[in-house]
Amino acid sequence: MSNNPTILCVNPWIHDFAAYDFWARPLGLLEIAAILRSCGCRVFYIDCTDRFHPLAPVQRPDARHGRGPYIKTPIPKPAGLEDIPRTYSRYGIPEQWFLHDLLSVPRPDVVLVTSIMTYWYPGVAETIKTIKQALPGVPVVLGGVYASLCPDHARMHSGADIVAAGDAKVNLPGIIEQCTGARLDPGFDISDPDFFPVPALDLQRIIPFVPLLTTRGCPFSCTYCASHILHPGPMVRRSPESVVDEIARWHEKYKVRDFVFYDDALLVDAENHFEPIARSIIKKGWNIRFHTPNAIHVREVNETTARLMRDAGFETVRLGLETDLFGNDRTLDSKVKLHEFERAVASLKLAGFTRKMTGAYMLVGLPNQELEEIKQGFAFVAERGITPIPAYYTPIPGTAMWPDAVACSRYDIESDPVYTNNALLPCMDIPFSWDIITRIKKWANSEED
Ligand code: B12
Repeated sequence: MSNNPTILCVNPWIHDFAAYDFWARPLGLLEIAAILRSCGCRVFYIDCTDRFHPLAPVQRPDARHGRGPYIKTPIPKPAGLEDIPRTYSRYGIPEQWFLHDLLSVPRPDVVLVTSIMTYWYPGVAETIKTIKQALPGVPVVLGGVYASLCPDHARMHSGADIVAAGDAKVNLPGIIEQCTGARLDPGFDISDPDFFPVPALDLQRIIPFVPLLTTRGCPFSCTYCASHILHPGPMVRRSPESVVDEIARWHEKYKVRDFVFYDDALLVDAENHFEPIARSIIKKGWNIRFHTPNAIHVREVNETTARLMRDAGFETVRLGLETDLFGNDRTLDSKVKLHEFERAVASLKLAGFTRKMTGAYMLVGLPNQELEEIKQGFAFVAERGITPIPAYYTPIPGTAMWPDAVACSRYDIESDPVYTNNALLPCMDIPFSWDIITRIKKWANSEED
């Protein structure tokens, strides 16, 4: 086996009741692709969710600042969900296009597949089955969020030859050697994010936006969130210079205008991280837009950070409020206080952010949550002049809320991750109905779903 193996990276199909490309890209996989490329591997990439496939209906990359609808094909619903009155679909390119693309690249020595939502695993399994059909004998390795949160399930049900849980930087060299015999020699410290090559976004046909990750991990351990499981240990930050260099590269060379922060804790310790990044961006005078669909911490938004965000070109700001219950028993997150939320909203308004630009995610479908509580929470946010955005709760194994979710759920969520799909509102005591969804959307009166 040569020391320059051929590696195919695949972003799998999504199987779901609903999916929309809200600035979603497989950043982990594209990071791995960049590392492998810098080690001399021949790297190819197929994105099963590619909205810009040559055979796909034409979409303007800059429409909706980089977001857009996936191509979709209705498929049968998973066992146990036949009674849900919604269409279940495979989101992404039709199977024939994928098969054609698999046979168009040079035969790889190994295929690396990523995974995002745990309950999207049927799409991962179908992707791997198709790869195996087109490329018999080629080992398939699965990593990513589903593989990390449900490794045993993935070993039994994904069809992958190897399931690699956790951070690829730790296990990638061993896996590549095991599958291809090649020894990776990156020539840089693989554990230092300042020395990584930038994620290989250029492997895409079109770069409608750039996802940015300036930190890894999160200092908080919110009861519903898996961040501390996916990134255990202290939060790691990149240097402000490396972040600004990355933005410069994509904007100046590839003319990208939309940049999307994937960080869990972008504004934490802002003085030493976000503020210098924002000041450098402002100095550059670029005509670019920033978005934070993964939410920023309410407590970290003050007059300084809000002003810097506005001056740097932030257009879509999402706050992680979760609920409007501010009592001492608030266990959901970092115990946001009412006055902190009010300060955040006032600072954003003062900086010039409009209602449309500013949204607060409100969790919907928590164990034991009453519909009335949801309605009141939305009204509370709307009264303060920003947009409430429903964030439908998905139970995640290993989180503090998981036991409550298991106890409350209408489904046996321990038996199959497909039942944790947030579209089912699996922890509400009333069965799924369009009436409930319509009411929730009406209360929120938001443009996003
Ligand atoms: C950015 C992000 C988003 C982005 C989109 C990301 C995407 N690609 O689709 C946005 C903001 C749009 C988003 C939306 C949502 N998200 Co989100 N998101 C994240 C977040 C914060 C980071 C993911 C990421 O890119 N990380 C950075 C990269 C570098 O890491 P990575 O992909 O994990 O890759 C590393 C390893 O996994 C591994 N690896 C990856 N692939 C491979 C492949 C191989 C072969 C190997 C060996 C290794 C490997 O190596 C990489 C480098 O270390 C995670 C939480 C977290 N901290 O991870 C939640 C998370 C994935 N999201 C989550 C949720 C619930 C949602 C929403 C449903 C929220 C809601 N309720 O509305 C929506 C729905 C998304 C949709 N498209 O329908 C949950 C998933 C829950 C679940 N059941 O799986 C998470 C875990 C957060 C949480 N609540 O705990 N999300």
